[in-house]
Amino acid sequence: DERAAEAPAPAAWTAPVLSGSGDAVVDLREAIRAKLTFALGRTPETARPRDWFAATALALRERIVAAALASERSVPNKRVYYLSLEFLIGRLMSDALNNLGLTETTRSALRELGIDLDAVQEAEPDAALGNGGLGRLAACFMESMASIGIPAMGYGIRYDHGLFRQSFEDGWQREAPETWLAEGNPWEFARPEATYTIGFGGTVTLSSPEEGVIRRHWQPAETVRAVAHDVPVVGWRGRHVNGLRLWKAEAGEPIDLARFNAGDHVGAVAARMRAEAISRVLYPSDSSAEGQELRLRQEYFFTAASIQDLIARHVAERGDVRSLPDHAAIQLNDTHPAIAVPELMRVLLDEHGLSWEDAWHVTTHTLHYTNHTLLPEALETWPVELMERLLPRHMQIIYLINWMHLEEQAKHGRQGPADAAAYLASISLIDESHGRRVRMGHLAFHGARRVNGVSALHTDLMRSTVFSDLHALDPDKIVNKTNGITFRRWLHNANPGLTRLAVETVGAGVLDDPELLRGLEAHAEDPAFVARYAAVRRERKEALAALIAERTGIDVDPAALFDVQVKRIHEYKRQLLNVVETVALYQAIKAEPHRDWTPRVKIFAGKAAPSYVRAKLIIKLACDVAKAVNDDPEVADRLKVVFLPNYSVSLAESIIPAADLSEQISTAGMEASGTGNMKFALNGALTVGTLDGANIEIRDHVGAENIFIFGLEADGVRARQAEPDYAAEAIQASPRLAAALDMIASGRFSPEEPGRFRPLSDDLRRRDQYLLTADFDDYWRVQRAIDAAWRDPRGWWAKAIRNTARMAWFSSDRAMREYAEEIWRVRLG
Ligand code: B1H
Repeated sequence: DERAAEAPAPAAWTAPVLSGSGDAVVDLREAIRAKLTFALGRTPETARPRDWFAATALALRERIVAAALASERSVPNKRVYYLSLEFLIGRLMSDALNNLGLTETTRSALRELGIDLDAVQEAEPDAALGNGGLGRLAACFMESMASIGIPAMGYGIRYDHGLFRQSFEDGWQREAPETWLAEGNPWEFARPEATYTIGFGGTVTLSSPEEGVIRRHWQPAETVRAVAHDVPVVGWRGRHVNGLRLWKAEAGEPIDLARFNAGDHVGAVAARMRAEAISRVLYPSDSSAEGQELRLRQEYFFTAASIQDLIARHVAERGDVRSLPDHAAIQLNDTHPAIAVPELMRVLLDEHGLSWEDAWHVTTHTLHYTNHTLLPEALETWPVELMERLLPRHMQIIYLINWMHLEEQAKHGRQGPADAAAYLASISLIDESHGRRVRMGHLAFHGARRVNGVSALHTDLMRSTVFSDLHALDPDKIVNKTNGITFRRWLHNANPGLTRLAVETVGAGVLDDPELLRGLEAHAEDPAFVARYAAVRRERKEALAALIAERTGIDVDPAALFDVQVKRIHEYKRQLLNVVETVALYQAIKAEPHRDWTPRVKIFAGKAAPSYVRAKLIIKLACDVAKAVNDDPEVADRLKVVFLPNYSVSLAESIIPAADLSEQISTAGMEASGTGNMKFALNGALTVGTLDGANIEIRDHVGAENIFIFGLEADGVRARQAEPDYAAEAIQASPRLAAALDMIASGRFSPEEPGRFRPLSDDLRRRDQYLLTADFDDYWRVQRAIDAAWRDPRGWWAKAIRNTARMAWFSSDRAMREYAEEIWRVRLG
């Protein structure tokens, strides 16, 4: 290969930006030493890995600031503001090092201090400011925007406690508070000068008319201060740096002196506690709406602070708030910031004096909304009564927006022919059928210029189901933007061995242009290349086996097929299908112990929302099955089951490059996109999956012969759900499934509490909302086809290599370019 000859044989495959020379190593070494001594007050002798991490981060931060100030020198024509209640950014050091091209310089600098860079990186706590896919997507998008030069700022909350830490106590999930900020965050800059006052409650009064105009005045009963904390996001090769601005809640007054002096010492600090509670903790539910008052306070707090901040910047730069849509594009990450619609209207009307028409024009040309789920339990609605109490002015504005919206449909005679009242009820921003609630999805939809889904199937379902009537009013509004992942983290940083192999095979240009991965296809059956590709996987599997032994005490054989399902635990994601298949396989091995079964290790990880009882029971079942299977000498090494605790971004970085098989088995129509599916396929795991979310597009890209598809499709799911007793019939038709369910129900895995798993087996027999029973036999069939495929290593590796070679389109750089062109209309820097 010609390009292979040109490619460097790099120890560090990132391009040197600010590094390379011995001087750079000395400079950085001395900078780290100075930070350790003067910023942290530690000596090299007493410093713990955590201190070396902080010292290194502080030294790197200075270099990032230098790049940031360079990016900030000119005012961009248009900025993107990404509002998200979650940013699951994980560890930041490897992103920063690799994007700045400083990995090897830093490794050398630390080595000269007697310190190992890997140990320093391990000491960084994950910033777990998100639950799952939605939050991780926001993190990938931030990295890609900085890398491709979209001027952008992310806005979110600086939670003191991110997603809880998970441990297992006898197989039951236990939650402990997460404390990533306990020793400070060396990446962030506190910006007390960027502080805004946020109001809650109170009353709305009318001013006396001025020049014939009556103004509304909101007098909040309570105020909270939002204090900015900025985390720099450095892009590839350090060319651009964007900011992630996270708001911390502080009391308007630290202490109520009047009450204090009157002797009410506790009451005097109560307001402060109430204010600070807003940024205390991330709500731990994924794909379901919490509906609690504190959650609405979080949503309004960060949205209002962000809007004040971006308007202040706009007015400072451009003078007139009316030109906001020309210079700012606001993206609402799901409905969590949907209160931005009435908030932006309120600021424009009440504070800037715009007419309703002008304010509505600015609002609907600045806001854009991404929907991430159609599951009914995840669609946010807020009781009108709560809104009125907490945000009285916003509720007025929502009523007015809704009134005009419904009037317009009436005026244009666009009511559905059959039942006009039912039609208006379906497009109304207020749901009157469940005790008057504001539909945040409808509000965001109506206030946005563009609304997008996150995969082709999901976007089609948006058009045909939840938003069908609103879609008909404006058929160009909904667009698809299939999700993506940043290859810098999920290939280059997580899998340096595979990256090095790609660079040596197709050239270093692949680091800038993932389309060059295509060049690997030519080597899919080349024995020398296959051997190297397989060796990279083997090395990652050995590392994961060591980690599994360390964290669970279970020994697994790195030669076995590593079959991985890692993600939040949710019934629609169907971890239970995987566990039931595990039980059936266990029974099959026991029935024919002398057959040469394909050795498998089933690896699970993922957190359940603390209040999600059913999901926690599924974890317990997986752990109990694991115990029975792993302890059974008859099974030996042919089947092992592992549940790794405390799934996180950094654990994902260890697991994904070591996977042979990626489980993406949600009920068709329910997983909006999935993004883990992309990370696995890029790293060369083969997917076993349903035609759901982005799995469909992954199949289209990697080729149907390189992915294992099974199960009902979305329309088949709907048809089946309409049949009465579908579950009972499916179980009756499948002796294998019936036997596995009987074994679970019998108490075989829970002898100390035989009825423990009856709720699971009973539900499958009676209701089975997620069609596990309907898909079971086909899942079993495809798993045995996978066993057979694994026994043909040449065929398997060719498929794996073709997966890696054909995944370039799933880069979040591609996704961000599409948003930039088709939604934000912003130029790349
Ligand atoms: C996704 C959520 C979500 N969809 C509510 N919806 C939440 C909903 O705290 N809440 O109330 C939190 C999260 N998360 C995920 O988004 C989808 O399930 C995935 O399929 C998708 O890949 C991901 C990113 O688009």
